[in-house]
Amino acid sequence: MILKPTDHPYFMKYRRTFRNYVLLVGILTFGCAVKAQQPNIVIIISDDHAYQTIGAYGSKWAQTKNIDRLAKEGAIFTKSYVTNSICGPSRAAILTGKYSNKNGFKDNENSNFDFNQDNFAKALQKVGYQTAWIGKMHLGNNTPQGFDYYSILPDQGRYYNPDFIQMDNTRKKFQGYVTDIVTDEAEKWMKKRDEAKPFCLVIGHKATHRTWMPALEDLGRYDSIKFELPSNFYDDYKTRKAAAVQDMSIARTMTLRNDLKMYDGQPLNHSGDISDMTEDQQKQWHAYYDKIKMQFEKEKPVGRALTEWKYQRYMKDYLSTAASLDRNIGKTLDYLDKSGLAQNTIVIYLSDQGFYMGEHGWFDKRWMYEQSFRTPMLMRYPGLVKPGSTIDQFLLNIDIAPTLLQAAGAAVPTEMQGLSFLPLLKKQRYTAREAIYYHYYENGEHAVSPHFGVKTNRYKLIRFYKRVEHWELFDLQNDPDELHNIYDSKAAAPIVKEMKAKLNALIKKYQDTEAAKIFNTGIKK
Ligand code: SGN
Ligand code: CA
Repeated sequence: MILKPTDHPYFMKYRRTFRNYVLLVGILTFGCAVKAQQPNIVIIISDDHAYQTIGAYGSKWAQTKNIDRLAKEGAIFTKSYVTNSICGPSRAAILTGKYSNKNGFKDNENSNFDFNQDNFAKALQKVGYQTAWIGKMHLGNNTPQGFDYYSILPDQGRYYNPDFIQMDNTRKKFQGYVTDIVTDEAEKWMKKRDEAKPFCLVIGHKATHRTWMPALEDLGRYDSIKFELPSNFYDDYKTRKAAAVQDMSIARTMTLRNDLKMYDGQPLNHSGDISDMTEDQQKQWHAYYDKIKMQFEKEKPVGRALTEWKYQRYMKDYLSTAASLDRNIGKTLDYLDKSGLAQNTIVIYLSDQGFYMGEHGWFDKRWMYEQSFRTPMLMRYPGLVKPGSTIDQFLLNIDIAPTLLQAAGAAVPTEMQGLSFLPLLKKQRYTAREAIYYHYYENGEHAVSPHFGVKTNRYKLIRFYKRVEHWELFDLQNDPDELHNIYDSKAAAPIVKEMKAKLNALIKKYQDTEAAKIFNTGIKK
């Protein structure tokens, strides 16, 4: 008999120990590999940032090299939509992965977000993530849950020298411009975080919310440009009852004094108030705007010339405010690069909803019409998303939560209604939506009638209620500007029927009982 060295009694004695040791090393290595696969997550949410004003989305004028960089290094989503186009409700949908009827935060006016329900941050914490939200949150007054750290703007927050609500409920005042401060605070948190754990950080920017106050260094950045009017700028709302009664037009609603900074000593609305600027900031501010006011007084535009003058100023202020947003997104991306985090960090950039840049003669959002329904969204995910990809399937903001949870290896709470698009990114089996559902509830400022509806690639069906009882149908192929409501045309009858069936199915799917009631009641003529 030939004895192998491993048959030596000494080896035999320790064989079990040795085997266990190998097993243990294996488990540890595998465990670490799994951990290493848990990506960090940075979600940058801006406010009211229109896709029409982003280079990667085709803007001729906007300089957004850092957002464009996300498109180059990752993916641009061309059909990303929101479930309810307004600030708080959109953030609530992103957090919970649920429609407003399920997460309870239907409008900005009466809601306090119920943090006792599941949200993606809580689910990430359960699989070892540390989480933070810095900047604008706008979800009411309840204490945030799911975040190990937060420092958030009260309500809308201020552009200059803003207060932040701290975790002990005190307010801390910061000197400077809000977009810079939010970015710096986010970077500080990333630096002091526990490096042994993966992290999820939400960076909530106030920009580009009304009243579009640029950083001092960006004043005048777009002054040499004369912006073209959108093709439906002079919309007459002829076939659209709800659109006819809104209060969000550049011509009538946008004010020279408050929105466009043509100060006349009269009191300003809270969001246009500049009294929280330092004396020096005010000096630089006035040096710029007073010159424009003088020019305005010389020109004295009236009628359409006045509306167009306002449009030009609106575009300039808005894009200049967005300049700081873009620069600060660049700062965050640079930090991820420099710190070596970029390779294992998902970065998502999106706005809480889209915005009107003169389309239909408007500013603001809320409608199921394209510019506010659709929102810009880009994502960098090294190793998974091929640089320069275009994702053109329908996606909703409620899809973000389940997608991130899947990427992190966390359980997706069963009540989440969104559809993870991780398989789509991984080029695995994924059934894209053929139709998307929308429901807007608020019935106050800007006089937009509550409505719900369904959109397919070709058609959009909308039911307005409360303020205006009305149905609308658009053929988006022949009428991309959404000017001609063809709901009552005989030829459209089969399409109305088909779209109503789709709408009804989605109302049922998302269990929107309020919409179901209205859908089934019909309109008295
Ligand atoms: C403010 C603005 C509105 C805006 C809402 C909601 N008015 O009330 O124009 O629609 O916020 O915005 S202002 O005179 O105060 O600027 S949201 O983004 O928070 O939903
Ligand atoms: Ca908003």
